[in-house]
Amino acid sequence: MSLSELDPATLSSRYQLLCRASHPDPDEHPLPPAIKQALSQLDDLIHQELPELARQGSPDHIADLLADMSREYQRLAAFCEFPDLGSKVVVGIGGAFSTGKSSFINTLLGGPKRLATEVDETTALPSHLMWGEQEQITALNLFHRRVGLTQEEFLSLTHEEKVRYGSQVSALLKSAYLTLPEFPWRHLSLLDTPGYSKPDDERGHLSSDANIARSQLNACQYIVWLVQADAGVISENDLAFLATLRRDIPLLVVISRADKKPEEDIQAITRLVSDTLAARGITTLDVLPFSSRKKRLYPVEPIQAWLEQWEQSPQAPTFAINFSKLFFNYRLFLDQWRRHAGRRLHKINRILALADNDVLMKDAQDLKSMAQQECDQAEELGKTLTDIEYRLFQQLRLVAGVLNMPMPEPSAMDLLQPVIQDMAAMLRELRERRDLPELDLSDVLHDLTKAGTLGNLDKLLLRTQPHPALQELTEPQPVTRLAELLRQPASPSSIENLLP
Ligand SMILES: Nc1nc2c(ncn2[C@@H]2O[C@H](COP(=O)(O)OP(=O)(O)O)[C@@H](O)[C@H]2O)c(=O)[nH]1
Ligand SMILES: [Mg+2]
Repeated sequence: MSLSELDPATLSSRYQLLCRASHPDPDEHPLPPAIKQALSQLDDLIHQELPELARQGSPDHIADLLADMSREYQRLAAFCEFPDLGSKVVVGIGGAFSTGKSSFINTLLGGPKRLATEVDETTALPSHLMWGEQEQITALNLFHRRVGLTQEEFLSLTHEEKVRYGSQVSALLKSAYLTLPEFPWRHLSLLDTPGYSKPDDERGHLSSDANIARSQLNACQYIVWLVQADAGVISENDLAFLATLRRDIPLLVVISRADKKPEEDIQAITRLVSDTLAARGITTLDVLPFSSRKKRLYPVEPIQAWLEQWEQSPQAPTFAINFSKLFFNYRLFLDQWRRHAGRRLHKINRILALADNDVLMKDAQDLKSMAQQECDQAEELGKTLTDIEYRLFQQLRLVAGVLNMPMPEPSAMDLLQPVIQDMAAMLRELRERRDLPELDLSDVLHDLTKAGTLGNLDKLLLRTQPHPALQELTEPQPVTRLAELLRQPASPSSIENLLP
């Protein structure tokens, strides 16, 4: 259909929607000044001060770290716009494109169709659905302005919008919030996420959609992951993606579009998916078949029962925990750097003590001052990081206070998780200290746990093909124990147990 074929009323209403959606001015419902100020300070800390610190010394995955910080900030900013969300348990619905996520939510809610479902994959809007006295749909545009939408307008924001109206309003919007009087759970909010990749994409890498989906799902308190029954298996992409999600978020897996396969196959598929996930070290609450077409054969009730259970266990938002983890990750690098320089200094001092001629002394002195400089720099950066973290948490607590939302800060146990990545270094250090040259797993470990390459850690955790070096080892005992340990938060003492 061309634009000239649209009747004037349709054309006019679409044009008006486009005008509303592209409005760049600040919202007419401004945030409380205290929140605005706190957000602006957080913005400065995350987008100015941290990158400035990173320029002086940073781990090699700093780009990811800063991007995660920024996403967490964006999430908090969106949260402040809809503080209702602060007290909800957010259940993220994830899965590849067209696995039936939106259809699944429509079925869960019963009643009229709330979310658009499509044959073609679409760059859908992340949409939060929750209970509210009034039926209301609000989207946030790229300029943080609220845009009210009618149900009809919201449902029109699909792949087909461009064909039908020539417009792409959804490209101007960041997220949508639906409040519904008939929403069955007062304490829950469902988040319909855009797919992270095509189910049959075998290129083996995850797109930028994957990063968006990951940060959205990692911010949820529960995850329902849809695997479409069509292929009969769970894809490598799904497994790789699931392995990068936070492991402390309970995960329920749904075999969707179950009507696409004969009934007798579904049982086998469910079992196979369940076994595959277990073999890759991904823990699930359950794996349940579902179809939005054959509801009697694959009822939604067992899934609803889980939601009922989650409804009873309200949880607090995770901003403080997530920020803490990111800071901890950075600090780990600085500590490692300082320790490394410190060890070098120690060795140089030993050389200096034994040096018996001036030339050697001079060289060693030069090396010593370089190592000392590095030590000082790492220490200085550590202090700046602590200061930034302190000020960031001040603002976070302020926001939590104004919005009256709980924001628990993480326990030491939560924070120990990233230590896993540091295992090779810890093992080597322990071995050096104990003078144990014979246990030489550390090179394998180093290879497997190189900073930033989480994929290797997944190999170690047996989520993907095992590392060849691990297969070649004649003595599998330490490796098995190591893998076991890695499933739990590692600590220096638990790693010490590995040594003979
Ligand atoms: N046969 C069958 N098709 C389904 C089912 N659920 C969704 N679909 C279809 O799968 C396509 C994608 O569904 P949608 O809910 O938009 O998936 P999403 O991209 O994951 O949100 C649409 O064509 C739906 O009609 C189901 O249970 N059975
Ligand atoms: Mg969808």
